[in-house]
Amino acid sequence: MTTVTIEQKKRLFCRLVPDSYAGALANFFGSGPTDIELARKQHQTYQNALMDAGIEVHVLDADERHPDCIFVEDQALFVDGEVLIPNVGAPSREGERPPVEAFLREQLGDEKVHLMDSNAKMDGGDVIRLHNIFYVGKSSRTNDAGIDEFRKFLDRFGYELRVVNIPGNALHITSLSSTPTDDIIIAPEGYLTAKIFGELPQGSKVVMMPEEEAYGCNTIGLPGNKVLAAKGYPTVIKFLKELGLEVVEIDMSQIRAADGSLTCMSVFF
Ligand code: CIR
Repeated sequence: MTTVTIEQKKRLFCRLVPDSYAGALANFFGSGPTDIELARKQHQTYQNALMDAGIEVHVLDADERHPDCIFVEDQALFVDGEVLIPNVGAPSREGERPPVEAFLREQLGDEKVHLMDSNAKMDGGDVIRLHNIFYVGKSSRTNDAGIDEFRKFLDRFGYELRVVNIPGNALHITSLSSTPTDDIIIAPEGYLTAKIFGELPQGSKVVMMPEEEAYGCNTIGLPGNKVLAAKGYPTVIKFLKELGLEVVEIDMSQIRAADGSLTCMSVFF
């Protein structure tokens, strides 16, 4: 979940890996998970790294009927204390929503939880935030009606929405980019260009990474000058270290196998 600033990152929720995880959708980076126990270990390492960074981690139960249920980022768009629950783009994932919605209602109160109209489609993974600009990926999962609903939601905060067309060989905007600090977007050559992000606030920049490190461009910037990064993407990791960040590298092999990245497995709220 990349719709919060680093200072706002205090607590999050994630969801455990079901036995049925081998059946998760895999059409882009991955060809399907093969080792559920390893996926569980990687998920636990992820939770531990977040807790080590002082984040309060809430864990929701797995749902065997929904192999993709660990990818909670897609189910909720949290902005400054309010949440928009989108209609996710993949029909097989619609049933993941009730426990996520119930958890957020319990935590935030009904008045902070908003729903999209039924024809609007959007995955939470199609949003990144740089200061008061929200970049929304127009992708196979997110349609114009979904983007319009999100724009209306952002209007209540006075924030700007910019649309980024996601190439057909990628899932989401978060599959390709992230903000390891509040001032920097990293994104891969070959998929995106710096230009598509438009004019940025003073002091902010887009830094391009090699195309073959596209997966590594999904990172989680954390308080205390820390950042979570996927293991195995040397240019990205070197860049993050040169920024003076403490880089916590996580083996993501079985998560990548289902097209999931670091941000996909949690929602800060
Ligand atoms: C899917 O295709 O929906 C899942 N296998 C992966 C979702 C990854 N979520 C994300 O990028 N936010």
